[in-house]
Amino acid sequence: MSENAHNTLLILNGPNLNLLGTREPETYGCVTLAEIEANSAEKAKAYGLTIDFRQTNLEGTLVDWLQEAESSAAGVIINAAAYTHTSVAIHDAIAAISKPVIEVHLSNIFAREAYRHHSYVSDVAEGVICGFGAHGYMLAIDALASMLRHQS
Ligand code: CA2
Repeated sequence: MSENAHNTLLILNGPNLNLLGTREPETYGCVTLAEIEANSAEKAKAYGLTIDFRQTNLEGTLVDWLQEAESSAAGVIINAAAYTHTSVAIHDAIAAISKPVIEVHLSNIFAREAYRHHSYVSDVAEGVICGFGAHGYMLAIDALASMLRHQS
């Protein structure tokens, strides 16, 4: 495990989340991903944690990053975006790591189209937070920080 892994939270964001704050504000709010990153860093700092915040449009890159978490992070927060509803590869990557993973969605996926009601992430995550907009990332950091505190 790398030197700072014990206090690093890996925060992963999937396809199109780089567009946050520029389109579809009625569904995803006005906050940009850069603002979520800044707020996450501040929140984590209050717990003595640092964040490694990333976004990709590629499924395989999310799989690579999840595998990396085993040696580089204490826990993972993931908004896999549309891959949530399609990706067995992301499901398997989460199942293969020993670090706690929290699933986050900005929108309430259960109040939306039926094809968003199933998640390949949920059954391998420690918990799921959805429907609270960007604040969901803060709630996930609270939850992970609490889990890590009780773990040590
Ligand atoms: O609510 C969430 O966080 C989602 O993970 C967002 C995904 C969607 O496919 C999931 O069902 C729920 C979509 C992310 C796309 O983000 C955009 C942001 C602004 C404009 C267009 C897309």
